Amino acid sequence: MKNITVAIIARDEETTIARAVLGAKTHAGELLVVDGGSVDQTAEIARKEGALVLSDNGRGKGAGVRLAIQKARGGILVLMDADGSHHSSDIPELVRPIREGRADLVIASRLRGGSDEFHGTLDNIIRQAGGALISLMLNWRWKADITDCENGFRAIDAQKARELGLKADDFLIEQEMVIKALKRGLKVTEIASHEYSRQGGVSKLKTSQGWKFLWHIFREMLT
Ligand SMILES: Nc1nc2c(ncn2[C@@H]2O[C@H](COP(=O)(O)OP(=O)(O)OP(=O)(O)O)[C@@H](O)[C@H]2O)c(=O)[nH]1
Ligand SMILES: [Mg+2]
Repeated sequence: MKNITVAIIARDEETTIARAVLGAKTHAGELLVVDGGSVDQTAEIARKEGALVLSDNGRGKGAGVRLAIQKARGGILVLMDADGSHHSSDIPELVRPIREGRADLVIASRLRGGSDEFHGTLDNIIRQAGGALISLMLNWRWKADITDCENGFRAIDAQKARELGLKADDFLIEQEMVIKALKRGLKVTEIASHEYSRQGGVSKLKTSQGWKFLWHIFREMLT
């Protein structure tokens, strides 16, 4: 546990941040909340609950993840969302493959563990179809066995994460991390993890931006 930094990436999540921090606390030697310029009480609440709050440059989720990678002092970095979608009780399973030397990056897969958000609305169906296509391209091009490239809930060897030289400021960060890890020959694996629906606040990801993810992987496949 001492060697684990948990970083919760948050922008305007005042209704859920306290629970996220409290849940993560028992699993973390170091607990960071990376705040993306929240205009609500997210940062204050996180501080009150005992997290070390860092402010990113406000350019997006990717900027927050990159700051967490840069600042983490633990050998293993766990990244998770603040909206109640991810359950901290999965953290021990998530870090186990890295601890045992079987993986460098472990993704919490909603395809293996189920999701409360993968159905019911056009947005969800488009996201699921896009994710399936991206998995297909990824596994074909890099001979991997990945089902959920986009999930923000993941654990990574912190030093190896720093060596990836990630650049994305936005939601492309998760995909960029997986592709760069595969290109470098890092061991990428998954565990089953259930995604709960957002417990408050509003989504920051617009499904209309989905083409960016396909365009990014298409370009990466060629290089
Ligand atoms: N630091 C920082 N965090 C962000 C930013 N944008 C989103 N986040 C956080 O990143 C996490 C994922 O964003 P969400 O809006 O939940 O995206 P999503 O999970 O695809 O969308 P939903 O399924 O609707 O929840 C949440 O904890 C957000 O608060 C940002 O610009 N900066
Ligand atoms: Mg969410």
